[in-house]
Formats: sequence, structure tokens, C-alpha cells
Amino acid sequence: MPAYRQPFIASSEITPEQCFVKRRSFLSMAAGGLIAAGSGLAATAAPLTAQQSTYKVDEELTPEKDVTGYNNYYEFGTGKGDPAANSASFKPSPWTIKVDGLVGKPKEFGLEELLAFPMEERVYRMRCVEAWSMVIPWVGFPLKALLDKVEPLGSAKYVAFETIVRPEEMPGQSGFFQPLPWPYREGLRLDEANHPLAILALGVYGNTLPNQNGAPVRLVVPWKYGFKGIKSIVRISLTETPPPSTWNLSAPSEYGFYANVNPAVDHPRWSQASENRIGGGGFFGSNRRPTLPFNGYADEVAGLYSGMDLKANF
Ligand SMILES: Nc1nc2c(c(=O)[nH]1)N[C@H]1C(S)=C(S)[C@@H](COP(=O)(O)O)O[C@H]1N2
Ligand SMILES: [Mo]
Repeated sequence: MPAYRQPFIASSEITPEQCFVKRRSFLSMAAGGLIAAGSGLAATAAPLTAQQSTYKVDEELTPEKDVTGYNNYYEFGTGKGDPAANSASFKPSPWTIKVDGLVGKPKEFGLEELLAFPMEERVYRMRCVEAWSMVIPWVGFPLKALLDKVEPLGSAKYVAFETIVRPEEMPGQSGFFQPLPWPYREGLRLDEANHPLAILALGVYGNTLPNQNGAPVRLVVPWKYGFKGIKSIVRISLTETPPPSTWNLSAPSEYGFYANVNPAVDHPRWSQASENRIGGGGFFGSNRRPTLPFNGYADEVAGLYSGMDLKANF
């Protein structure tokens, strides 16, 4: 069974001797490929073994330092560097996701059960609604594999997701300025959720997710804007009606339920026709490229929306 990094322990809480023991156990366990424990100085990633997948875009990977240093995760602040700077004491283990609603077999999945699904490494193009993009090697498994285990009822048409609420560990949930209503929520139509491209990611760049990327488990839906990729999921509910989603609740004229990447539908305050590819060395703005319909995944997913007006259903 793959193991996960241990809960983070603040360096102020441990003695040098504990630190030594922890470091030693980290080194021996990591060498065995079993676990990477917090050293007491920083949460350490554990390697995640994965099958190579055919879902790999043939584009240069965004450097790991940008994938883990340029983030949106408002629970830890609204600046791009805030999630990396403010999430070190977040505890991604132990963890459970409750899956309920219109299902035959509601179930709570522990982290070990999630890690036991066959993992694949998938290199996906990712496009944020703010008109920047990355190419990211996620490690995860199809969301459908999890949904199948709970046996969705015929009446289930949508899937609702919720992020954890933990103000003690999430400064964006406890400060005077609350940028969003919590918990962060997202939703998909059930057929979107069952599409093979939609995955639950537990890792990136070969290791378990850093806290700033949504540890221990987050959604990745590469044909939609980044905000659909809800992080640190604790609940998944199957519903008959469209679930609320955080950005749609906050600004319904700017963020729709579908949020499919669409260069032909501008955000009310900026164009979506092109994007800035993060990393790669150029000055900001010099790495522009056209945005592709469905973020380049039209061949795979356009059929999900045949007959729909994608300007009205943005
Ligand atoms: N819980 C939660 N999930 C979230 C967000 C957030 O603020 N809170 N931001 C979203 C947005 S806007 C984007 S672009 C992606 C960024 O994921 P990354 O930082 O791993 O690239 O996370 C999404 N998931
Ligand atoms: Mo985003």
C-alpha cells in the first residue's frame, strides 16, 4: 500500500533529538520508496508510483517551481505566492472524502483507499480563467473509478464537490478579509465527471501533492478553466439539480457553471482569445499563444456539448 507523508509538525514543537529521529526515519523510509515524513522543517513529498498514460500533451512541461510557486488557492491568500508561503502547517493526512447523495452505496474513502486506485501520470494543458496556462504532469486516477464504487442512482445528474474548512490552518478562512464564501464549492454534470479526462489528482511531478496544489486530493478537468479544479476535497455529493459553485455564486455574470475553455467567449473584463504560458524564460507577456477551444481537448469532449449554445452556457 502506498503511504503518505506524515502530518506536518511545526519546528517549534519538536526537539533536536526528535528532529534527528524523524530525519532518519524519513531517509530510510524514502529509500524504501514507502513514505516521506515531515522532517520538522518542511513537509516533504512522498514519491507516487504511476503507470504512464496515453494522455500526455506533447508540449514543454512548466517548470516545477512555477507549478508549485504560482498558485490560486484563496484559502491561503489571494496572491500567487501566498499558497506556497502560507500552507506549510496545513495537515493533509489523515484525510477522508465522504461520497453521498443520490448513490446506492454512500461511502467514506480514507487516504489509503484513494492511494490504492491505480495511478496514472498524465501531462495536461491547464488554462486559468485569468488567461495564463501551464503544462502539468499530474498523478491521479479517473474520477469515474471512484464514482462507480458508490453506484450512482438513475436520478443522479450532477456531482457536487466541497473543499475542507479549517480556519486554524487556512489564513484566508480566518482573516478579517474573507475573499470568498467557504467552503469552496464546484460542480460537474455527471457525464462530464465520468469522462476519462476528468481525474482526481493526488500527485504532481512524481510526488504527492504539495499543500499549495491541493493536497491530499484535488480535481483536474483539463478542458475547463482552472477554477473548476477544486482542491483538498472532503465531500462529493451526487445531485439531481446543478450544484452551486463558488465563483458562479460570487460573480454570476463572470463565471458560469460550465466554464469550458472557449476563446470565442470573452470574460466581461478581458479577452480569452490568448493566454500567457507560465515559465519558459520569456518576459511576462512574451510567451503568448492562442487559446484553443476546450483547451485543445475538443476532439475528446466537444461531443458532451453537442446542440448546446456555448455562449449562453459559458
Ligand atoms: N479550494 C480551492 N480550490 C481551487 C482554488 C481555490 O481558490 N480554492 N482556485 C482554483 C483556481 S482559480 C485555479 S487556476 C486552480 C489552480 O491550481 P494550481 O495552483 O494547482 O495550478 O485551482 C483551483 N482550485
Ligand atoms: Mo484559475
